[in-house]
Amino acid sequence: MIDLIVGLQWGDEGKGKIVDLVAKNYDIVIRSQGGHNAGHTVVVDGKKYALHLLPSGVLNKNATNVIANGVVVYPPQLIKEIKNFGHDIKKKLLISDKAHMILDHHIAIDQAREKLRGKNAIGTTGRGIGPAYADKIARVGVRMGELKNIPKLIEKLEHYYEMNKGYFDYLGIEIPSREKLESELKEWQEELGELIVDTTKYLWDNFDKNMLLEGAQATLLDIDHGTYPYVTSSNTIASGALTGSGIPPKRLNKVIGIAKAYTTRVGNGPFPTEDLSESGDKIRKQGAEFGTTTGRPRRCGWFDVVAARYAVTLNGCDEVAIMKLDVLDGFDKVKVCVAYEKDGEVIDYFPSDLDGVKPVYVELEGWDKSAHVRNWDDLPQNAKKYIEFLEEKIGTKIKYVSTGAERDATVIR
Ligand code: 2SA
Ligand code: MG
Repeated sequence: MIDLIVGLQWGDEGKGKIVDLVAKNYDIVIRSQGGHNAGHTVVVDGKKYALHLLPSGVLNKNATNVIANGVVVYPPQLIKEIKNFGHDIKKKLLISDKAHMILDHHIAIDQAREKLRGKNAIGTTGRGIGPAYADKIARVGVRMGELKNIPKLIEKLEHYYEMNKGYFDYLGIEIPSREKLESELKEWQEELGELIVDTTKYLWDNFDKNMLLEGAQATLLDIDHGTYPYVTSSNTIASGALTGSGIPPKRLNKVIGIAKAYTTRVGNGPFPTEDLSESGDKIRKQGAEFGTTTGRPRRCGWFDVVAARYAVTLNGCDEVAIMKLDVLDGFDKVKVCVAYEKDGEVIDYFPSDLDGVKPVYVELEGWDKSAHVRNWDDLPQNAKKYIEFLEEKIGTKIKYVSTGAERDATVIR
């Protein structure tokens, strides 16, 4: 049985908490796209860890963690996370030989290009994600499996640096010396070499086990279906998890979509329900909305039914989890965007270009306190009405409602 967890908004929906809640049900947890631009904090045995590249299966001592072919791996980051977590985690970790590597120059290019874009910057995490995926698609990338033959890899990279010399000079990026390259690659092979395998085959050989595909970033950041160019450089939706792991579509059992009870976004780009008034500030404060990877304050606003319906359809969600309902505690009224106004017309679908889109809101009655509630019947009447309203509008069962950070602050319906 293979299930998938995917973010329905612009990221940071709280996928980590749901993964933590269900991780014990799975033997294998798989990351299939993105890189160390992802991030969530988890608590294991009372100790806090920030995970960026390691799959959340590390929370479950019995689960095997797979970094599959669709991920872009920055080896120093992975080595650091393994060290933080303890070397034992290596016994339960596999890395695809087909996963592409992020090298230092990808990070330098990402940051230099963002600077050059000035006010049109995408607001990337500066982790080299875009340039690494660009090289993969241009067929000039390097894969984890290539660490097995370092002399050949160095030759390839030197050719790459030669070809890109003009571009590197323009961006003010230094080409690493052969010595530096060699010592780095050797270290990576020493630390990670034994973990690098054909994970596609491993997954196929284990189809009798329970697997969880863990999405990173989220639907509206998808390179094809998101708010391009203000997106990440991978396919973040359910179908991307399949190409990113080699799992055939018909093997997928259940797709669980995760959304916050409101909306946030880090980085630039359109955000129809962004609230720049005190209400937005209140959501940011009550929800502690700051990025795990970069610490950036997140932009905050109201739940967007149009975007959520688009997302559940793209992903084929079977069920949805609504996170952080308690953050809306204490508002007199809560707003929900039920349609958009674009070029003088009211539309009920998510258009390819959000330019000039304005939200059409309905206001629902607020509630005092949903924090830490565990049973549906114990939720305030208006909070129940809010969830039922969202459920009807997005047309998908809301199975989980989260009312706090703790594992048991969750209503399961
Ligand atoms: P990139 O670095 O090329 O992937 O950035 C492109 C856009 O994708 C957004 N993006 C994210 N948005 C939310 N959360 C992300 N991960 C971290 C987290 C973010 C953080 O989980 O907290 O800590 O700042 C993530 N990763 C990429 C990014 O903001 C750009 O809009
Ligand atoms: Mg996050």
